[in-house]
Amino acid sequence: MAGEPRSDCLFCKIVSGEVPATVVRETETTVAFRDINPQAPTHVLVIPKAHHADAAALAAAAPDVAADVLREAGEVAAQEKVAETGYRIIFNTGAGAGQTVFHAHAHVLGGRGLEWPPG
Ligand code: IU
Repeated sequence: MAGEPRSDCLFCKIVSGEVPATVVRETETTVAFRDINPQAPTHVLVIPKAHHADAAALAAAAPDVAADVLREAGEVAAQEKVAETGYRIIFNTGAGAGQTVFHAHAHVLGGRGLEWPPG
C-alpha cells in the first residue's frame, strides 16, 4: 500500500534505524541525512518517512508531505549555511535520470559552484 514501509528499501531501513545514517534534521514526516557519497561540501538527502517510489508518486499520494520535504530542504540549506550562496534541490526521477534508490528523496547540494545544465 502507498506509504507503507518496505522491507527491501534501504531508506525505509534508515527511517526505522535499522541502517545507520548521519541525521541532520528530523520532523514528524521527514528525515534529512548526509549522503554517503557526497558530491558537494553539503550533500544532504531529505526523505519522507513514508515509502513512496519517487517525487511524483509522493506528490500524488501525499502532497502535504511533499511540501514538508521541500520545506525541510530549505531548512537544511539554511542550517548548512549554503542558502545565501545558492544551492540545488534535485529529485532524480527514474533510472534514466540517475535514480538508484526508489524511495523519494531530495538531494540538497551546495557549498561549491554548480554548473548548468547538470550532467
Ligand atoms: P539517487 O538520486 O537515487 O541516485 O540517489 C541515491 C543517493 O543515496 C546517492 O547519492 C547515494 O550516494 C545515497 N546513498 C546513501 O546516502 N546511503 C546509502 O546507504 C546508499 C545510497 I546504498
